[in-house]
Parts: sequence; structure tokens; C-alpha cells
Amino acid sequence: MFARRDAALLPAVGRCQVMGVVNVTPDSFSDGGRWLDADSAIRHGLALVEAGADVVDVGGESTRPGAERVDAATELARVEPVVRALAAEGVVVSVDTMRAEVAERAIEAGARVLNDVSGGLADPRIREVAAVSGVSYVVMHWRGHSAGMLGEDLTRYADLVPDVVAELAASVEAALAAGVRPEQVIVDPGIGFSKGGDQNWNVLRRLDAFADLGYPLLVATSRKRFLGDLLADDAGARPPLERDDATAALSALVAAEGAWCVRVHDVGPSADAVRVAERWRDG
Ligand code: PMM
Repeated sequence: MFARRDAALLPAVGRCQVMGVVNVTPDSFSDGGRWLDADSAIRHGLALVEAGADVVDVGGESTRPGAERVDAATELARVEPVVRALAAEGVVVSVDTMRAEVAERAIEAGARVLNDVSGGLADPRIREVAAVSGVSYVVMHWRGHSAGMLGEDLTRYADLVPDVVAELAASVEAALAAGVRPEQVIVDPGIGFSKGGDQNWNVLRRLDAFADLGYPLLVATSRKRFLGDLLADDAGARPPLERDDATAALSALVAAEGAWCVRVHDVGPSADAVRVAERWRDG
């Protein structure tokens, strides 16, 4: 257990926050195609707030292993109207993008969080967008694009946790060097990104090492493959939409450890879980 650091630029809620996911994509691994038109995505975002989301994360590009990239215009057309409408409703909106151009436009449309799963590595100009806009900036541990993520090489580490922490610290340093202020920074160990099954568990068990970087910590385990493998039976891995109970269990655990935020698809159970965790931390 470690002291939770809140994100200085976002409303504090006195517990771990819940970020609800709206994937405006045809191909995300668990909900691809369900919210592809703007109206249904907006409705879904508002429903997540109703269910207890503190932040809504809007993405227009799937990062599932093996996914091909979409072009910037397509990505922008997917996210911009959704960000604008949710922000106009007073929702704290996060934009999930690796592209500077998309980030810029989404922030103009009202996004208050820039969630960059590449930690600035995919499009280094995004660091300047973060610096100039002054929004909260999620820097995730990342080693390469999803289309190449199926290769074993990206999951090779000399010493997993220290390596991931050092690589993440380097991404944070690059952001700070580009003018991002420390109070903007949120770090994320990148569960499922360049990490195989056991590696995800080993990272989750050492969140303290990530907290030692000195920034609020976001953890996103929702419906990910390592949960499907954990819950596998004779028919194979548990399907993504049947991983929500396990996700909520992890929300409770990482919130009890001291994470600032959990990013989930099914918000209600995690909203309860983080309240349980806060009471647990209170003693
Ligand atoms: N994972 C996904 C997408 N965005 N953002 C952050 N900060 N951390 C993550 O681990 C993360 C993310 C992939 O999941 P999805 O396709 O279900 O959204």
C-alpha cells in the first residue's frame, strides 16, 4: 500500500477515480463496433457517467494486438464530435490517442486529459501539444505499435519491473524536456502492452515501484487477455465480455494499493469496488 497521488489538474474525489471507456472503433477487442456512430458513443459516455465514471476516455483507434492503424482523419472524425458533446455536458473527457493532431483538436473540443498509450514515442510532437495545452497527460509504458505487438521480441526484458519503470521514466523525462509540467503527468504501466501473461501479474504486484516515480498512477486491466487466460476453461480463454467481474476485483486491489485511477469498460462494479477499497485503506 502506498500514498495515493491525485492528479493536480482534475477534480479530486477522495478515492481512486474510475475512467470509463468509449471506443469509437469497429475493431477494439472487447467492444469494437458497438459505439461507432457518434450518437451511440455519446449516449454510452453519458451512461458511464450515470454508472459512476469520474472521467470518460474517448478513443478512435484500436490498440488491440495485431490491429492495423487508421489514418488521422478517420480517427479525428470518430472522436471529435463525441469529445465535444460530452465536454459540453460537463463530463471530464480524456482523449485516447497517439497522434499530436488528434490530441490538439480533441483538446480544442474540450478534452481535459490526453491519454497517449505510446507515452510520446509514436508521435513525439504530442509532447508539445501536452505542454502548450497544459492538460493532464497520461504517459503509458509502450514499446511499439499493435501491428507488431504479437512478436515475442517486445516482451523481452533483462529485469521486468526495473526495465519497465526505467523506460516509463525516460518517456516522462522526454515529456518534461518538451515543456510538460510535472503536475500534468500521470503514469501508467501499460498492462497488456509488450507484456505477456505472467509479466502483467508481476507488474501489477509491484505498483509501488511505479508510484515511486512520484506521479499519480493509472491502471487499465479491463477485459484484457491475461484475465481471459486466468479464467480459461476447456473451451479456451474466457471471452472479453465475461471478464468484467475479474476486472472489478482488480479495480479493488489496485485502488487499495493506492492507484489514482482505474480505466474500465463496465463502470458500475468498479465504481463500487473503489469505494470498498477506500474504506479498506481508511482502516
Ligand atoms: N489500454 C487500452 C487502450 N487505452 N490507455 C491507457 N492509459 N492504458 C491502457 O492500458 C490502455 C489504454 C486497450 O484497451 P481497449 O482497447 O479496451 O480500450
